[in-house]
Amino acid sequence: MKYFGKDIYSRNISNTPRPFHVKTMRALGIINLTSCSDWGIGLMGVQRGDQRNGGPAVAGLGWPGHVARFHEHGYAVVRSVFTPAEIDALAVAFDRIYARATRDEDGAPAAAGHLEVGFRTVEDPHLGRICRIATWPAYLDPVLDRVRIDRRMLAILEPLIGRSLRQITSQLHWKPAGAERVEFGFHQDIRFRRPRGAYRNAVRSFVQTAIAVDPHRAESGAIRLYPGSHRLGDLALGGDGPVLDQALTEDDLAARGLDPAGLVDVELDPGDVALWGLFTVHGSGVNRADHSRRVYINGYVTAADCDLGTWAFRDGQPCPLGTG
Ligand SMILES: O=C(O)CCC(=O)C(=O)O
Repeated sequence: MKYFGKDIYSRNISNTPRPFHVKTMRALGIINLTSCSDWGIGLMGVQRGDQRNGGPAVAGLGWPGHVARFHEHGYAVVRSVFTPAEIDALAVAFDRIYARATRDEDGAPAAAGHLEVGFRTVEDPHLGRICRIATWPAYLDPVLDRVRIDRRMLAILEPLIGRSLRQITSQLHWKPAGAERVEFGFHQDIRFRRPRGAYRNAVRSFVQTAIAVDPHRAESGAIRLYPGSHRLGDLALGGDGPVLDQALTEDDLAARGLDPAGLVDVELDPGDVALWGLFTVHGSGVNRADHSRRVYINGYVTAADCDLGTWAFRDGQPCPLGTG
């Protein structure tokens, strides 16, 4: 295992943003500005009608269906936020980062912490070296940077946590087909928010988002989530160890008095966005599908409720990385 000695998400210590240098990204050989052409800034409609979990598709972003679902269930899904062409570009960006993270003897970052680029690679018994997580990849790739401050993300977030938002997490997650070690034990994301006191309104001010790049199904290791658990407070699931080294075990829920029958698989198509709160119980299992399962995770907090992270949107305006 490389780079993340501890539970990676608990390394929320330093609040020093790194400068965002396009020149540096070019020098690293992982910038491809042509692939930005699929990214337009601006609101786009949502096309599909869909009754899968998370509720029906919204008729246009900003329509508040996801808000009611988020408050009631502790999570929601907004369908078809990103177009197929945009997801294709995102997938290529994932591939660029993956190649860098798994390259032999490459100068991958030797440490990763809050607001730092880092790669979590592991030796998989079937596939050899795989990368499970890359943190803050937006520093390395303009496509990924554009997505985290896309105005459609703001349209989803604003009715929940406002239009002045700081970003606390940013990660690519991979579950390559055939990999054995890709589970996340059940947990609540509040465990990663340190120091706890820095989150002044943890229940209502934070939204974690996941953009699906591949079909995200129970078979491919979808996020499994416990609706309603956002009202239960801190259940201390997962103990002290890293949750990404833990198996997804329903016994963990039963031990906290939660009936595993209440679990849902958050099934997503590429371009859908799932969101959940800091206390919503979730995890995910192995990928049994014949394709990779990738998600782009970004977590945002109301700026008035937390001074950590980096600006994402200031009074509704997207902020480049490194603006404090
Ligand atoms: O990628 C996954 O399935 C795990 C996501 C998750 O549990 C998290 O980001 O907290």
